[in-house]
Amino acid sequence: MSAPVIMTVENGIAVIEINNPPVNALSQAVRSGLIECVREADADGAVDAIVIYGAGRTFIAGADIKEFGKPPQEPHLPPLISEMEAVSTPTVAALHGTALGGGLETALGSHYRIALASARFGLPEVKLGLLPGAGGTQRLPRVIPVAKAADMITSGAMIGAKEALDLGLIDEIAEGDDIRAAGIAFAQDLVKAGKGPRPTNARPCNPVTSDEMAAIRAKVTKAARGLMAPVSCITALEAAVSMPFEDGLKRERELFMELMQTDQRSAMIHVFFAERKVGKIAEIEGVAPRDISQVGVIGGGTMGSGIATSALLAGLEVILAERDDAAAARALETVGKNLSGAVKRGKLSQAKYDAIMADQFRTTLDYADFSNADLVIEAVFESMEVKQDVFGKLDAICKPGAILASNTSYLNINDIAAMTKRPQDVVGLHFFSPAHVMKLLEVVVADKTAPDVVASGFALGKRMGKIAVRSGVCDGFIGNRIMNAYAKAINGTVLAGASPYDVDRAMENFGLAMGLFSVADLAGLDIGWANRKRMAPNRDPRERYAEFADKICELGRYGRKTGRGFYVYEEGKRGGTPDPEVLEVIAQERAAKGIQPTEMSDQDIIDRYMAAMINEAARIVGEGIAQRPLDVDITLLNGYGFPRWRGGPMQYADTVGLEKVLNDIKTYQKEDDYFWQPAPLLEQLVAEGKTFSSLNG
Ligand code: 3H9
Repeated sequence: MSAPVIMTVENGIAVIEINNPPVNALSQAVRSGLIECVREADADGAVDAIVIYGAGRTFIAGADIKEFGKPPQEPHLPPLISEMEAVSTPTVAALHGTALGGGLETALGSHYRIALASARFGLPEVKLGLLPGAGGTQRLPRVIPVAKAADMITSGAMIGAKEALDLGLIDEIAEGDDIRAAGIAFAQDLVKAGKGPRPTNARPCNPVTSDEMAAIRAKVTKAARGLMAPVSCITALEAAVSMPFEDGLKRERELFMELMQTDQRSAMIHVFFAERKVGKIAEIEGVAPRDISQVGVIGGGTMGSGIATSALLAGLEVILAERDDAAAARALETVGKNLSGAVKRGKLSQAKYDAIMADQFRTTLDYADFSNADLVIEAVFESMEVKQDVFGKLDAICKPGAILASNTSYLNINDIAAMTKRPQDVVGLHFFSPAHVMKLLEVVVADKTAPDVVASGFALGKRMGKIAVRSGVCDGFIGNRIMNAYAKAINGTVLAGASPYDVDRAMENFGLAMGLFSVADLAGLDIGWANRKRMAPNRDPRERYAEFADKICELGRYGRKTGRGFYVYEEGKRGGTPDPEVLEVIAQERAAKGIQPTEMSDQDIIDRYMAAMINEAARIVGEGIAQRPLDVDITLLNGYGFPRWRGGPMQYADTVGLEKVLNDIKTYQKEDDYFWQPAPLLEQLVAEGKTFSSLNG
């Protein structure tokens, strides 16, 4: 293996190349190679300037995240950057690709910065539950305005080269695309102009008033909702503003080390790697996806229109089938509205919008128009008969090799595939509403689905900017099956004593954007009601079925759309207000069932919610519906609002300990022996002293 850092000296310019694919992360070998080269160059009387750049597609994308959680190895990055900054030879960071985290900090420790026009810059540590720990919080506000530094550090968002130049983060945008040559030319100009080192730490912090700083802290704290890293970022910035550089650096280090020890950091790094692993499944390794350029969508309701929007935004040609002209016109309007939303948010240009509506999208009333489609996704009414009828028709019309997909949320894809003579081409593509916004896509693999159809599902997800997760066939697949389980547990919790409002508060404090009952009101209570009715014939008589949700629907309370659900919604008001009528319905059911309500703390509620989620997830992994615990985590994080900083239910279970979860389940089992049956996999892992993460491979 060649050295990850090499130096050449050309006409008085020492050129240090970082070569640690794929993203030039600052591994121990890179750190030691870098500092050795800088020392050697600085000691060399023939070197007038130093250029640091990255080989391959990017400058340094940050510290090596794989090293986190392991014993730290010297040389550490913060003193390395300080030493670089102190050299007497002017140093130029030549940037391309993404200069992120420790990479941008290395650039800030260099004396000058030049970048390609396509380069992007950011301090994304906050997304890993950390703060920039190699001087980023101290140097950045010395270079760009404090408010902008706060924004970059607490959001982790990247900025482009033009903005970086305007802010003063870089000195020049290089012409062309040869960053090495541009760095050398810039360094030669510096030498010619007699410019020496320009250490960032010698500059004062940019001015900011205490009122401005207080406002920044208040805003960040409010948005953080339990997340520690953004608040610590502000504490570090306050140190930059109020302390001498060296003291600020020390404070930053303390805060960084504190965050390193947190479960939040472990959870967010777990998510980083899980998101990259979720698409790596043996079944599709080396399997080429089928070509998809024309997509048929059946059904132009919220779901179908959302799917069509997503496909259009991904550059695909879309034909959407509806039943009659009026429905087709409505679908056209909905897709148009979705796309204008993208224009308003700056995600799509007006010209592109016009081009999509003119050339890429049309509606039809005739499935015969799908004869040339590479993929058809049906998003019709959730009924097996209706879907089987649709697939029978598609089988007769679509060209050989076309992929036939169902967006069903619950129904058995094997039974749908059986209506065709090409079950190998049939797959579930389960989008989440609104489909052009939500990131999750469950790729539901039926018994006979061909590997290249699975690969195509993943490729489509990527093209649409979604995160695809593989699921086997079962009622509800990974996500909705788990949701049904925890919804039942929550209903049991309400009967046992908590109110829906207690539940929502506990869930929101736990980190969800909305509690279960607020979400149900938003989605429409009639949807869950219809599903419960569908399932009623299969219901085991031993199930302790909570009736209050059905009773509330019977009162015509379907949630927000009817102005009443679990909450009452008033015109012009954003949220809902609790309603005594709902509490009365619940009280009556408790009385009828002879249940004496008990006090429930927020923690009691969350313990039950999580135990149900983890138990069902363990069954799902045990049955092979999800191949790995990480698939469950990614599903719940991207489709069900589970807080990212908790890493997903399986990571959460590992954090609190599987034994505690199992003990909780056994305690609740005394109350309801039917629902609270421990999953065999959970019992097995506890017996073996193992964690879910041990199954992630
Ligand atoms: C930090 O810097 C702390 C300091 O402040 C203080 C220290 C004291 N390390 O995403 P991709 C791998 S914290 C190790 O698919 P893309 C990744 O796992 C760090 N590995 O590509 C994947 O591996 P595999 C702050 C890393 O083109 C492969 O590279 N920096 C790292 O879609 C390709 O990644 C960040 O948080 C890393 N830092 O996106 C930046 N980064 O092929 C994190 C990536 O085995 N990285 N890998 O699956 C990113 O945001 C994206 O990877 C990037 C490229 C935008 C760079």
